[in-house]
Amino acid sequence: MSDPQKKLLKALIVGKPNVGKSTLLNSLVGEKVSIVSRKAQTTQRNTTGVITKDNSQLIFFDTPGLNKIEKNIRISETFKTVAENVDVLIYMVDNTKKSQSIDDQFRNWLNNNENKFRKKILIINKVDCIEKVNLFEITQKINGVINFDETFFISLSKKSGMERFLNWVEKQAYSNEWLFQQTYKSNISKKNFLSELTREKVFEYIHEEIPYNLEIKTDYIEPSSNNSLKVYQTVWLNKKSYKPIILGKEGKSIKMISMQARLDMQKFLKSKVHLFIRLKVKNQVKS
Ligand SMILES: Nc1nc2c(ncn2[C@@H]2O[C@H](COP(=O)(O)OP(=O)(O)OP(=O)(O)O)[C@@H](O)[C@H]2O)c(=O)[nH]1
Ligand SMILES: [Mg+2]
Repeated sequence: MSDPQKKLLKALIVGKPNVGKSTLLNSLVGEKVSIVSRKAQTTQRNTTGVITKDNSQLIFFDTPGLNKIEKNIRISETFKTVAENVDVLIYMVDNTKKSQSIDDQFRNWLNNNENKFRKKILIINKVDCIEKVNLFEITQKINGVINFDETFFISLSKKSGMERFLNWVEKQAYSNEWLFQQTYKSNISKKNFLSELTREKVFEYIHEEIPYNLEIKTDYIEPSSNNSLKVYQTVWLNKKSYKPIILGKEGKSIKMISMQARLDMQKFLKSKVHLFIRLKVKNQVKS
């Protein structure tokens, strides 16, 4: 039987690469569920974060950054399918001009899908990097292109502005059954998340385009002595020539990646972790 007390809200977080979408999701959920990096296009799959507080369940979808580049068309297709079924659209920008200019492609899509959302809001993030006097102008400019219902100013680094935003979100929740159990936090499986943690470190230590050209798989997790866990992962590379770069001089890079990923895994799994990473080349493409 449905519980009339229960409330629900589903919100989609979209915006250009690197504006802080995944950082927002992590901050809302209260723990890391989506990886974050200084580089654009870090998020490659939709991640769901769920907050259940009092009677309300708030569900947020983190999406890959909107990008015009052709190779990312598939990515924006992914978010369009998620968008079929949400209540609030959260459009996020940061201090960069690039993030604040709204692409025609996105505007057209929104025009055609206007009725799908009960509300659409603008979040200006990284206000720690924006002069206060410029905020009004940025808000005016963006709202001139898309008429958002609300605008919020936040800094996820300084943890400012979140209260007003959260209060607003909670008020939007409507009577409905919850979609997830009370303790559910994210749709990402343990294995996938461990792969994501390693990918985050690859983003941190390996430069250029390589992080976008590999796939990380957690092959298995095995209990070991003293309650520790052994995690086995394979990094699948598109090109053979990437191998020495990931390994680094005397294996320094892979050691760094492995050590940092292991520390994060320990926090996440709340257990000592032994991490084994092997590198494999996917297709023997000549390079
Ligand atoms: N100065 C500042 N940096 C921030 C803030 N919020 C996030 N960042 C940084 O911005 C960078 C990008 O953050 P992400 O959360 O990965 O951005 P994203 O929008 O998910 O990026 P993609 O997944 O690539 O689309 C990271 O280095 C964050 O630490 C903020 O309020 N202030
Ligand atoms: Mg992201």
